Amino acid sequence: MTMPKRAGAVQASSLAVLFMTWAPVVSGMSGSGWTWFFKGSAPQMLAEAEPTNFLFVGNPGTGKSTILNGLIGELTFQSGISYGEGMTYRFDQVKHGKHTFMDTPGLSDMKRREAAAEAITEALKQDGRYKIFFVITLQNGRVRPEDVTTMNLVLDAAPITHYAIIINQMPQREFEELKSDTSPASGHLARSLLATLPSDKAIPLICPVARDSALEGADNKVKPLPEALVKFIVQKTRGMEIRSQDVQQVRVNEWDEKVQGLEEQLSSVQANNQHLIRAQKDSEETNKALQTQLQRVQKDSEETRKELQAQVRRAQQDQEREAQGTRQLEQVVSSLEQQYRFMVQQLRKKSEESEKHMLASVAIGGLAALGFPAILPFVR
Ligand SMILES: Nc1nc2c(ncn2[C@@H]2O[C@H](COP(=O)(O)OP(=O)(O)OP(=O)(O)O)[C@@H](O)[C@H]2O)c(=O)[nH]1
Ligand SMILES: [Mg+2]
Repeated sequence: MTMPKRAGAVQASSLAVLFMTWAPVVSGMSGSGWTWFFKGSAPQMLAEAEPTNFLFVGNPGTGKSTILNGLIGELTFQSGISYGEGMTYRFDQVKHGKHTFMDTPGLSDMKRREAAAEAITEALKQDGRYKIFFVITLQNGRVRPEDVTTMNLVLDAAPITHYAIIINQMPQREFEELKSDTSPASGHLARSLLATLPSDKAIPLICPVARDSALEGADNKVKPLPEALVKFIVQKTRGMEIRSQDVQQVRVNEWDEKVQGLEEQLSSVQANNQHLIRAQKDSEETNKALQTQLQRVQKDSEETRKELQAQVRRAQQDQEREAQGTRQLEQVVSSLEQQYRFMVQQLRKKSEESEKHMLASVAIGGLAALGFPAILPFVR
């Protein structure tokens, strides 16, 4: 298998030239002059990053070489299907501009395990600033014991404080579920990884990547990476210095036992997860029932409140009507009183007048009796 360009050979093609084969041509004026990169492209992000050793580790077929080729933008590492053993079988590094890109073979390849361990050890001993990526794939949504075994063995061999995990080639449905931080799938995955990875390192950043049908079964296919993956690799993942004298041999002599131990751990996490999922479901159902009850109580109390308000309104209206009745009654009484007073006055007047008449008649009668008929015409 011949590799096109190897370690130390600075490529004649600069990142600017790479860009031309790699992405739609967009050039423009920047502060410093014409630029070949467009914002968000891999070459532009790489150009802005500190010199770094980008080291990719993972089991055969997970897609390490394909990711590296996509990041660099040209066929640099052999990739493809290789039956029974890994396609990449030795430590492979290529210097591009200021960065070094490192490809390694997977430890789960039984025939070449010792050689693969040597290759990864050698990759870790290159000195300098590293960003370390473990590329894994899931099996029916679950972490594979071989993948966590590889991660544990490599993390044990060097003072790696920060690292990242790329979950590659995910079926679309699993990918969609994993994108949400709150989905049961992402919770389950995080618990599986946290339970089986060393606890003395920084919690790794994880990037799920969807399966790409254009890469299915392809050999040496170069395809630009999704922008989110480039950002994850170049910008988001933290780098760290590793000195060769601090690196120990990656130990694979107890591979099978380690895989078995981690498989058991993963199974127990899986069982706990199922309990958790059931408990979560139960509590969701209880919550829902409580919510329904609460809604019913709220509805009932709302109806009672409305009924009470209607009663108060009715009582107020009755009171109002009563008050109006009283006012009308008072008016009637007062007008009757006026009439009564008027009638009394009239009667009094009349009785006074009739009294006067009577007195006059009596007087006239008297006078007449006394023989004064002459004045009669005047008093009548
Ligand atoms: N469908 C699909 N296939 C992929 C994807 N990534 C890689 N492949 C295919 O998987 C096969 C293996 O990819 P490689 O990049 O060679 O994997 P590797 O991790 O370098 O494997 P080794 O070198 O054997 O350790 C190739 O045929 C790729 O085309 C992906 O996202 N989707
Ligand atoms: Mg490879």
